[in-house]
Amino acid sequence: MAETVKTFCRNCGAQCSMEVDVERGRMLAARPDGSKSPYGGYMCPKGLAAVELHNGMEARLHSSLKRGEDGAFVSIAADAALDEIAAKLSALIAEHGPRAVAVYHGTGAYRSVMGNLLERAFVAEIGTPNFFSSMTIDQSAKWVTMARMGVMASGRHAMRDADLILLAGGNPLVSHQGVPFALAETCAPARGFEAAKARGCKVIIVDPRRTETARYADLLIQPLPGHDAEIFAALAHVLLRDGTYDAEFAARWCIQLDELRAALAPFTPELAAARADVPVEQIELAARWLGEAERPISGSGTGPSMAANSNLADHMIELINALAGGYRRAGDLVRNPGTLRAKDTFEMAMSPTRSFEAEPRCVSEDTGALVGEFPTALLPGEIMADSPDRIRALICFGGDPLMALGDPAVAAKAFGHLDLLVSLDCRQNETGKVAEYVLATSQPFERPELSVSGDGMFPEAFVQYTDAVVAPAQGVIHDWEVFWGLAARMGVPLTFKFWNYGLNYRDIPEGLPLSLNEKPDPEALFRWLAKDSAVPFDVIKASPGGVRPADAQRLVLPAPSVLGRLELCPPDVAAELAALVDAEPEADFPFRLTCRRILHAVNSAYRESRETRRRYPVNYAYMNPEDMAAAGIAEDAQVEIASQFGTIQTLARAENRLRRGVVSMTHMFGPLVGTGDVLADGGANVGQLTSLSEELQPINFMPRFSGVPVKITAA
Ligand SMILES: Nc1nc2c(c(=O)[nH]1)N[C@H]1C(S)=C(S)[C@@H](COP(=O)(O)OP(=O)(O)OC[C@H]3O[C@@H](n4cnc5c(=O)[nH]c(N)nc54)[C@H](O)[C@@H]3O)O[C@H]1N2
Ligand SMILES: Nc1nc2c(c(=O)[nH]1)N[C@H]1C(S)=C(S)[C@@H](COP(=O)(O)OP(=O)(O)OC[C@H]3O[C@@H](n4cnc5c(=O)[nH]c(N)nc54)[C@H](O)[C@@H]3O)O[C@H]1N2
Ligand code: SF4
Ligand SMILES: [Mo]
Repeated sequence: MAETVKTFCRNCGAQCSMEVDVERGRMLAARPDGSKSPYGGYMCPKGLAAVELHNGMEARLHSSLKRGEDGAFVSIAADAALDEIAAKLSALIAEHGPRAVAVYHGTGAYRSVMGNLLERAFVAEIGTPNFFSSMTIDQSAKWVTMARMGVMASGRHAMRDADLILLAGGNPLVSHQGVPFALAETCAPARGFEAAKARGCKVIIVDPRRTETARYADLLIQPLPGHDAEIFAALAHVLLRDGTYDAEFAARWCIQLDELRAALAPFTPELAAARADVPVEQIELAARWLGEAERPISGSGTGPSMAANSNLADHMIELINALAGGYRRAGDLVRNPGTLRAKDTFEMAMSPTRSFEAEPRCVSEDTGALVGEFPTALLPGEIMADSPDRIRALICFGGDPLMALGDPAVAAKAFGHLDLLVSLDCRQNETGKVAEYVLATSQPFERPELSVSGDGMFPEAFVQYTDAVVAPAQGVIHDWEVFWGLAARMGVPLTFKFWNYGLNYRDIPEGLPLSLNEKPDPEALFRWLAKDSAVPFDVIKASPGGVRPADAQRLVLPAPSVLGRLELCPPDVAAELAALVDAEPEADFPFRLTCRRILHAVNSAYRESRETRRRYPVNYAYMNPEDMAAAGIAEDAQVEIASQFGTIQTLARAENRLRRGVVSMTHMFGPLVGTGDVLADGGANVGQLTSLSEELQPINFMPRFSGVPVKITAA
């Protein structure tokens, strides 16, 4: 007899509540569960395929692997692998100090709260500053803005309260990426936009592609990629020119308005329109709507954060919130103050930290940390550096950094230079293929979980706990057991803490010291995380569909005293604006390659599922049909795409959603370096077109992953 259990999906950040039918330890079917979720019942195709994915559609690893003398992998028991890895780490630390060890935290690492927290505890206790993640080769422009502009602690208006949404380069209908950076509800995103439109909220989308999300746009601006800095600078220019900005907010919470006015003077709508190749009227109209709106919000997805001038673009996008009234003020509603850790929200600015100017510093470049992490694009340099503090051992937790970094020649050479490379993953990916050890991990439905990561991000207060739906497959280890197991063997005492972004793990005063002899009981740790919860753990546990606490809403409180200020135009931002005025067009390459995501995979994960393979035998190069005709490229024809840095081959597809001059491709397809046989390769790694040494951003060293200048020819 099949039994039905409630749980939530962990295939992406949306954490959709679901029901799963289970029979004799095997998952049979999954359905959305809207009984308590603040989004209602919802699942995307990856949720619907959760059963197929879990049951091995994707060649999951059933045993940990060790590279033998001859270079081939042999099976090894996880405990034996941990013994060897711990001994090597201890020896490296004894000889070279803790900086010899680095951790890379990939997208798969976000699937487990305990894995996350024990990883953070492990890194903090061994005392290495070498923490890297996919975030710094993704949207760390947002972290740069926080470090240079500061942060409005009250946060942006919630989507449920906004009357104007201005979203650049994000496609939440596909990516389910919403708060805190992009503007959407992560789960059931279409429903969120429909409700907003029904309330009369206007939507402006800035994207070279008429995205699925653009269905809701009242105004769609389709620029050439890489010109968001000019577009958003021009929007700010008009707000200042017409006096339609929120002068009262600026006077109370911002400084450098005069510097900003001077720096933005050249950024007329005409300049932005010419650079981005859009009608000037669209910029004037968007600026007028911003000036008229009561509660507008401005934000972006990966597009502007991966293209040229990404840090400046992001500063301009956030600037719109400061000028146009994008932040909550005292008395505004806080729909979700958090449940596990409910907190008050204040109308208060926090001054910029400029953390990248402080210790600790990288050894390969003169830069420091952002939100406690070093720039991932510097990982190869930190490994190759001629320094006693260079990285010698790298643990990759739920990620495929070789693919994610791009520039495989540089990245692969550096990874080959490591004394120890460990991959912690439920699959064998490109990084795993060159690792010394691959630890085969459990998958989400094999673990209990608590909705810690959604806690303050759900649109209304909500909390959900799930037991493991099925027992872990034979031969796998939980992510958290790896970090605990290494610490136990290395004699590193771990303290379990309620860590969150922005906190320094070591500085969190309160924690639960863990025994190094007795493996922690997951439920006890979840119980500890929920000890200050508005809903007691026992109640959460007894409510498998989740709990919506009553009367959770609060109001934004006035500042305890007037504290920090937002710096609208610090000298480095002013200098970047000045340099942009004089920038020369990049004429040699007729096309710009942009980033995009597909609904059926999350980066490399779920790429091998039946549905993904059927729809995407390769990652197509999508092009405007007129561009294809002009270049003599037929549908499904093989094309060669060449940048300044490399060449790939794939198949072309017409997509009339794209403006001319743009070719759009998904990353994380194909092998690290293509063989030339596109179909056998299953696509091409667009990272071959990017560089880890040229055109990097200052501060976060973000490579250019979107708006990459390319030539396209029929192969
Ligand atoms: N050219 C180019 N490069 C890019 C991008 C781009 O658009 N263009 N995008 C960038 C972005 S936004 C990102 S986030 C990075 C992605 O970079 P990564 O995060 O490094 O890559 P993923 O493919 O997401 O790797 C996730 C891994 O986690 C594993 N996994 C899934 N579940 C679990 C689990 O429960 N436990 C463990 N241990 N592992 C698990 C999966 O099998 C997979 O191997 O790439 C970046 N690189
Ligand atoms: N289904 C699915 N969900 C995912 C992922 C996935 O791979 N699949 N990946 C996850 C990850 S790691 C991330 S980081 C998020 C990303 O979430 P999103 O940022 O929403 O992802 P994309 O769909 O790539 O949207 C990027 C958009 O930017 C546009 N764009 C490209 N260049 C520019 C530019 O220069 N300017 C402007 N204005 N727009 C530009 C592209 O056309 C595209 O529509 O999604 C997450 N969720
Ligand atoms: S959006 Fe899809 S993949 Fe993400 S949590 Fe929901 S069902 Fe799972
Ligand atoms: Mo990402």
